[in-house]
Amino acid sequence: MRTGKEILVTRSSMPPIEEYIDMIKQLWDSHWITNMGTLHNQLEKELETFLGENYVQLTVNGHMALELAIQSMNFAAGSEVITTPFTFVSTTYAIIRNRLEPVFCDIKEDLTIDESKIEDLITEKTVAVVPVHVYGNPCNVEGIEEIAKRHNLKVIYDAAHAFGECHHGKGISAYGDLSIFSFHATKVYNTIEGGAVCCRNEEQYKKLYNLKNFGIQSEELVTDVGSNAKMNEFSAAMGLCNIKHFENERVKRKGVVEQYKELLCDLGQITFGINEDIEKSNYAYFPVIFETEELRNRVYENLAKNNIRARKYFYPLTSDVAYFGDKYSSMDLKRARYYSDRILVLPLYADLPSADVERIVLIVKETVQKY
Ligand code: T4K
Repeated sequence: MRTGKEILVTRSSMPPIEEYIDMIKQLWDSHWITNMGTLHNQLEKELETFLGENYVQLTVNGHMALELAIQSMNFAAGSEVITTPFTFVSTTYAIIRNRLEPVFCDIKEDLTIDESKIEDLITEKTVAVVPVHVYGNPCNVEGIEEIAKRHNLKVIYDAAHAFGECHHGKGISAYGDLSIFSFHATKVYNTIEGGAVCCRNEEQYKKLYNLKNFGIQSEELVTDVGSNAKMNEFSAAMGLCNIKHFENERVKRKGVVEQYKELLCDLGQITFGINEDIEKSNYAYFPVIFETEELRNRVYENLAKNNIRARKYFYPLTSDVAYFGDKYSSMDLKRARYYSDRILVLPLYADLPSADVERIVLIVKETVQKY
């Protein structure tokens, strides 16, 4: 029997309803509700200011941001892309849906791609690296850049989890040839569904604009096989409201994370999966690594019995999902498999009450101590 009120792994941040209604009222006057409307364009400008980016191309979701970012590079079909399997399936699928071959690289203790293993995976077919700032843990961006330069590879960061973070004196999206964010409802900053590609120059921005709008340049000129990946006005309105509350959300999440850390720090058999050295974190996730897979699963089940929905992000590895069968099973992904078997993401959102954190921690502690 499940007990207690339900606590989900996260809960969308939403602005006061009056703010949203105020923002969308104008849409009833204009009747312009998608296809690069006023709010879409305003949000692009506001995010460029917020992120310190020259060009932000908004998209319908983070997946399409990544898929189109890769497409914009015009890689030949069948080329190889080195990437991490410790991520959401979107990262891997964005590569495959571009008719490219993912080559999986193992990860480090901080759960990001192990840059020291990238060079061994490079072949004459390799064209790019797609690393992920997983849970907002920054990759070794300098190390990756150096390898990419040496081998003439493009770097496209999946920064889906890392909105609003700073690393080594720059915004996280300043790294790589392109970086993408997800603004999904489950993210620290959401536009209901949404995403963005952070571009380095106007040429990239225009190319992505074209790709997200069917490749249409003008009424009679179509120059690319694009997609429909435009952000609509209701999403842009949510984004314009939520950006005003982002710093406050960050502070509240920080409080929750600190409470978890304080209550769990003396418990053996677990470590935290978050990088403690992030210059400016967004406190997107609170992943915990257990000593064994069995213990992780017990904690997951005991929480579920109490109506608390922790999640095994990211199990299985994307290289091991059923669709691939055992295609990648012989790849050397020891560390990625180790962490994927032991990871559990605990509930985290800005308004998670302190009493709920205490209850979650109590169940984790009891399970670990009985093990
Ligand atoms: N790259 C990476 C590394 C990613 O992690 C993701 C997405 C992407 C790319 C692609 O970005 P998007 O195309 O999604 O923008 C969730 C999210 O749907 C997905 O965005 C996210 N990563 C992934 C890690 O998690 P699910 O299937 O686990 O979500 P779901 O529906 O189980 O929701 C989790 C919890 O969130 C719910 O229990 C309650 C809360 N929630 C959910 C929704 C839908 C809300 O509070 N409000 C909501 O509207 O995938």
